[in-house]
Amino acid sequence: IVPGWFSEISAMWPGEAHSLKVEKVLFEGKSDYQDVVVFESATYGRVLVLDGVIQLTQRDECAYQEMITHLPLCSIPNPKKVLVVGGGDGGVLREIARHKSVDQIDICEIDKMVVDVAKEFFPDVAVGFEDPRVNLHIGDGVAFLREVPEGTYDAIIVDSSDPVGPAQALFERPFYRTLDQALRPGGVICTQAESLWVHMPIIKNIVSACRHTFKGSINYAWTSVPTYPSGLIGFMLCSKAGPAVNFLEPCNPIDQAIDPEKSSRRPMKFYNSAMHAAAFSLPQFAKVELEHL
Ligand code: AAT
Repeated sequence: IVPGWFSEISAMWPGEAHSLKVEKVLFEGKSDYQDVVVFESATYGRVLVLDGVIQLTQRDECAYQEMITHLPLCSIPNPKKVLVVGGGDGGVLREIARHKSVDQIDICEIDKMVVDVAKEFFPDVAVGFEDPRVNLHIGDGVAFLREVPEGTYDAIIVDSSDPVGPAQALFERPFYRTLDQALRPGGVICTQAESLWVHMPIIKNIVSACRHTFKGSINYAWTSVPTYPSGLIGFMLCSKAGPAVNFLEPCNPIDQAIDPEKSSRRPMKFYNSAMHAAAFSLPQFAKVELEHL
């Protein structure tokens, strides 16, 4: 509407739109699945947009990628095999790689163009693909999960776009069932679970579907990401029946394990154990709405 500004307009957050000043459009493409845009913004660095929706910016991607990764991985002892669904930019891979116990990192991203664009325009994020433990599969996460042998993964991170277009099925019960089957007993999932301010009906569906599917712990967490709708985003954390998981008290902290001298990657910017515990505190309205589902 205003020349030189990008506004994130969507029926998923009617009546509001966050805007960023555009310095320069760097890439515009159309993949088999979605429109892909990269632009340089005035104040958030480079921005990746899929079908008109902001997926990440250089300035605040740390908050999302660190939280969606370390909330699950710091909640279980010794994670070894980890799967990422979506996340084709590589940021979640970068964060998983901080965990020394992990020996296998599989990723299933539907859109190869996201991977290619991330490697070209977001090297600090796509650096995640350089870890030798990573196996990249290009394909639909739903079909991929159907083929995973039972009990394969310690943790699955669903870094998915919003439930319109290719990601819709990633928010449905049949998909959650395949996630549960793919986990070893006591294994955990963490999924992108939208905003408490604008998506309460979607969140209620996610929570009730997960209560139905996962027989371990089920907790909703959230964090601040200024360029996501309403400035925050939530995560659904669930564990499979088996060894008990207490998401609220991380048993596998990595704060101390990070040695900036030894790592070629930058240190974490957002996550620490106090942020982990705080992420599960819910505002009263959300607590009430999510309690009896
Ligand atoms: N880490 C950046 C944040 C994202 S990226 C979401 C990714 O999920 C995209 O690369 C998209 O191509 C991929 N994706 C969508 N559907 C599927 C599918 N069915 N199988 C595999 N990958 C898929 C999320 C941003 C959240 C935005 C909040 N408004």
